[in-house]
Amino acid sequence: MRIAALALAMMTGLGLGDFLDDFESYSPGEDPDISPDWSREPGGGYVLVAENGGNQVIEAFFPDSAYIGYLCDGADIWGDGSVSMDFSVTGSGTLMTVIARLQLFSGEAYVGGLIVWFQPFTYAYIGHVSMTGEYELLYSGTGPTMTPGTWSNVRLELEGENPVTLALYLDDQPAAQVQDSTYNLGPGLSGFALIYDSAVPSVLADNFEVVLAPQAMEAMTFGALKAAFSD
Ligand SMILES: [Ca+2]
Repeated sequence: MRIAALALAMMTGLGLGDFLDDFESYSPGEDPDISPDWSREPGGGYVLVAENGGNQVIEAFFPDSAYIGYLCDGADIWGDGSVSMDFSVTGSGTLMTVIARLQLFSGEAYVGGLIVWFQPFTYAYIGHVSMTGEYELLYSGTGPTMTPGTWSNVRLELEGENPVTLALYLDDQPAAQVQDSTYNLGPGLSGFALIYDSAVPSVLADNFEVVLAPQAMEAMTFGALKAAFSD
């Protein structure tokens, strides 16, 4: 029993790692959903890999939905670390977000990103999404200007539980930090989502990246080892 638990702890430790998808391994026109790394939320739109000046990106398509959501199975379940993505938006009334700590059973998650409300003006926000899909903003404030066709990097960092510290960085500049002790979501899946308000936007995205906090990996592995050896 102990040996099995130890083996599991070691495998879990080895399984933890950073994740990056720069979408270069796909053929243009493919949906990343074909890869085991990604799951597309049913009922929403989709993204397809596209050429963009010698670089492969993903392009959003909203055939009959104002929503697109993808979860990154390749990044697995994690708690402390950061999730980031590059976005390029043409069109007002567009929300782009990274998702973290999505709970498998309740569907709750933390989100962080930008709302282009009237291009080039944006709001930066950190929020919580309920199981019914309602957004509650934990922070919102003026974001950087985002002219059509330019790229912005959105990064959400998460640390701890009770409270959970959430920090938003835009192009590596600190944009917001909040502490949540209301929802206290533990480790979960990560991903990204796009939503638009009225006019269909043109959205490109690239470089979805998860970087785990090294101390979190040590803590989790050490905790698992302790659990393996305790009666
Ligand atoms: Ca790329």
